[in-house]
Amino acid sequence: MKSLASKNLLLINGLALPSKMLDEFLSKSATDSNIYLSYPLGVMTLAGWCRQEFPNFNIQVLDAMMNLHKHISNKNIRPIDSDTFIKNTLNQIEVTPDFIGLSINCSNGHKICLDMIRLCKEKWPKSKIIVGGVHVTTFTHKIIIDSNIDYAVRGAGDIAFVDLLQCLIENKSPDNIDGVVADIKNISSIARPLDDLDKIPPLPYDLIDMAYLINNDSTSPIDEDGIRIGTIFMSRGCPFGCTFCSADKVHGKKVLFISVDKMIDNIEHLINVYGVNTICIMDDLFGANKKYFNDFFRLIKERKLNFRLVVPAGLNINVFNEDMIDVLIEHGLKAIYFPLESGSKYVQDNIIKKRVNLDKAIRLINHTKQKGIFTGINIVIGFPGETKELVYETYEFIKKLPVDWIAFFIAYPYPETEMTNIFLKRGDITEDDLMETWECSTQGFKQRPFDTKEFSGEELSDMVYDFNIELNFFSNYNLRTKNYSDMLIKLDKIINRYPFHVVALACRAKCYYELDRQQEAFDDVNDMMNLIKSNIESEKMFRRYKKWIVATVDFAEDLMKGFNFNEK
Ligand code: B12
Ligand code: SF4
Repeated sequence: MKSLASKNLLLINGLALPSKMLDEFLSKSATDSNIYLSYPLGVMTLAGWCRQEFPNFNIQVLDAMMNLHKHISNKNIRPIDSDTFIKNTLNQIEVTPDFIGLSINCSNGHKICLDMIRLCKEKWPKSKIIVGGVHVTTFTHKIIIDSNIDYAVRGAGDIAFVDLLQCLIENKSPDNIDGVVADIKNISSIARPLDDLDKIPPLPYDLIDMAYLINNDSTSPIDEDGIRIGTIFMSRGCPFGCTFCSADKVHGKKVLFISVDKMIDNIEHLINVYGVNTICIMDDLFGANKKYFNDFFRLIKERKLNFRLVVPAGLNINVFNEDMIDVLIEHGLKAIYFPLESGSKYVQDNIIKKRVNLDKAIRLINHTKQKGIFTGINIVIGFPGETKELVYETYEFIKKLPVDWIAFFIAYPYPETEMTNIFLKRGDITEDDLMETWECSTQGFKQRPFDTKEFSGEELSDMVYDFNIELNFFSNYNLRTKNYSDMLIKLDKIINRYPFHVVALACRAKCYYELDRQQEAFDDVNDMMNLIKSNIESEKMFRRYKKWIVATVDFAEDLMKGFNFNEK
């Protein structure tokens, strides 16, 4: 315990999306109906520490992402602007905080989080504002210059945050605390990773709206009925140092674990108190230690704990093997993504340095698919040094794989990664471009707003989008091998999330037709034609992929004949 002082502490999980995207959600003009919602583990961990060290603190946790999720899920709500939304969010807090700790993990939230901080300072001018998280750690020099911020914490916040608060309570200078940055002068100070994860106090689930979170956590890669998610991490750190990733910047390269017993107690608590039936694992490198992995699942069996598993970050091909995958399947894992990133050996070894063994990748993917598990891979394209020829090596490699889905991403410049530093050094981007990129879109396949010597931003996004449409839809492995029911799993999710998606509708109509569900097939074709006439996104998509769409719904030739599509 540090201090018995009575203070009000407000911990905020900052908005993690571009402000443009937030505006689209709030004005109801967004084409994507989904925002990520997951447990705010960073601020919950800090709340746990503060509850332990400052027993008389009044601690409140405000999850701005959850608030946004609630807001846009309410169909009756009127369009509002982002400042009003943030003010409404802050108005939920009735006491004046002495300290505000705001987490900025995702660089896409850079601008909107600074807006949140400005509005916090306006509302509570005397509160000390402290920021932390991955983005703060890797982009400190542009954050600490914001006059509304009192302190930035770089690296793990566990000890540094508590020590900082203690200094502030005692009116002492926090200058000597590793990781605490008060101004541009001591910018390289960083808190070391926490070495004993068993010291982390229990997460204070009572401080967040668990009822909402459990039902709306959106990290499951496929829709499953009755899913109630409890999210955990059992280790921190990753030794791989892939050139595009910043996961090791806060918790380091050494993987450290919470003891198996403690983990199992945590899971039991989530099941018994909150009725969780699915455990979502958020480790940087799940499966890093085989002994830990086996002990963990053996103990789960011994304690007769029943739950399904979700691993959104996927299974690292270098660390997993068939036996480990079988253990996960036995424990209810229904979907597996492999973060393959590239199908080119050259890119693996020399550009991204992830060094995935491609033969092993083929083996594991075949293994999972044969077990009837939804099997996906992540692919990233557009690294500096990755030429068109190298991209096509990946294309040739992945098009043969027996996968249900390929999640495509454009190489995205997050701060302080080796890849971003190459973009900056080559002059492809400036630091200002970086901030513009984060404002433009999250990592995905929207246009990258800068050109490189390999590709223009537009060329890259067109190419990746075409790969996506070809390999995930028209020549999807399940469609090619007549696994229509398997294909429906992902199509339903896509249509739900992107209602304008006429390519998905055409493919779903085809699946229904082949499965002898004629009425649903023709309903989808009708919906598709109506959308093409009434929705600009649908019309654009139809123009671009018309030949493929028409060929896919050839069973509805008569219906389509009467379709009066306005060729401009
Ligand atoms: C879990 C996770 C997710 C989850 C949940 C996100 C969430 N709601 O928090 C999901 C799956 C939804 C997700 C999605 C995405 N994620 Co993510 N995610 C992670 C992951 C693996 C772990 C984060 C975590 O919870 N760790 C456990 C907690 C306890 O640790 P922590 O958050 O680091 O908190 C500690 C410190 O940072 C610090 N701290 C944190 N907040 C604060 C606040 C204060 C005041 C202080 C003092 C200290 C402090 O103290 C804490 C205790 O030590 C990280 C990798 C990583 N190692 O950080 C990537 C990471 C944060 N994600 C990343 C990215 C890119 C994304 C996506 C954009 C991916 C995509 N293509 O869509 C989306 C964005 C979604 C969104 N809008 O938030 C990047 C961010 C890079 C960047 N600079 O922006 C990371 C770093 C991974 C990477 N590849 O580099 N993600
Ligand atoms: S991409 Fe995965 S394996 Fe590579 S450094 Fe990041 S967390 Fe580790």
